[in-house]
Amino acid sequence: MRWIIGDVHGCFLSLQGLLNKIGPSSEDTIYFVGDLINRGQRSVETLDFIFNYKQAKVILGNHDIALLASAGGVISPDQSPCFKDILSHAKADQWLEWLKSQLFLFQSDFIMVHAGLHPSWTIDEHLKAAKSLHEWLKGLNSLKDIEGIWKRSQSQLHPNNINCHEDYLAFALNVFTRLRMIDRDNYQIALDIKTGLQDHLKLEPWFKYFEDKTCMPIIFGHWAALGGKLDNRRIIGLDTGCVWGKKLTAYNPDTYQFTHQDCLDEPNDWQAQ
Ligand SMILES: [Mn+2]
Repeated sequence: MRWIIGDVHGCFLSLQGLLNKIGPSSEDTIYFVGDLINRGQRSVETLDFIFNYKQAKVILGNHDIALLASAGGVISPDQSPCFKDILSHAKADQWLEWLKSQLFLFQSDFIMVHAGLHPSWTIDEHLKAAKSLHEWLKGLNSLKDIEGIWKRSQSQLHPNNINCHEDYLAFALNVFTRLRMIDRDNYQIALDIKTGLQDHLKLEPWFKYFEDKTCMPIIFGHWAALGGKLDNRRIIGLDTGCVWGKKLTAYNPDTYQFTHQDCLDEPNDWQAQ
């Protein structure tokens, strides 16, 4: 059997509760849709558990990348207490090396990404971009070298602006780890919109462009303000806001069943970001 688990964000107790409900055997595979850490109170335990969990397959979310950027000195570890805890741990180097070799997109009979897909790219173009991004990250000699693509990504919001390989990687980083809303007139990514689907005038959720485009289910996390997207077998959003005190969700792509665990960790009361 296979299950895909939404954004854990350091909610280790909730993850254990969810796994107990699922009761996977040692033959089963547990996929994680990214954002394993940060915001929640038990990021160290969560990261070490998934690192050691032989059945786990992981793709990277924006918070996982932020940890790598923090380790490389690109952003301050002061941005999150959990980064300090992880980076000062004796196993930090093992965890970081493992994280930087994980994928940005997983495909079998479904596609799994942390944030989304972009309407200007075909599915094949996404596979190619995710592979390039993975090879770039895995191939870095030093995490300091994340800086170029990290900084470039702040302004790389439209595929028409891609003029070099670094632009391409920066845009792909936004698509796979940060995307939510897109300008319906020019398909520019609106990175600053993090709320739900209320009318943002010219914006549409990225998945609107894929509802009729794919015969393969697309599974994502990242968008807690949506409260998950559990009403559609083709486009499935699994971030049901556990770290905000709501629930952690697993989806079984073989039986189409959802399993939920109410938050068992101390919810985060920081302002939503
Ligand atoms: Mn995210």
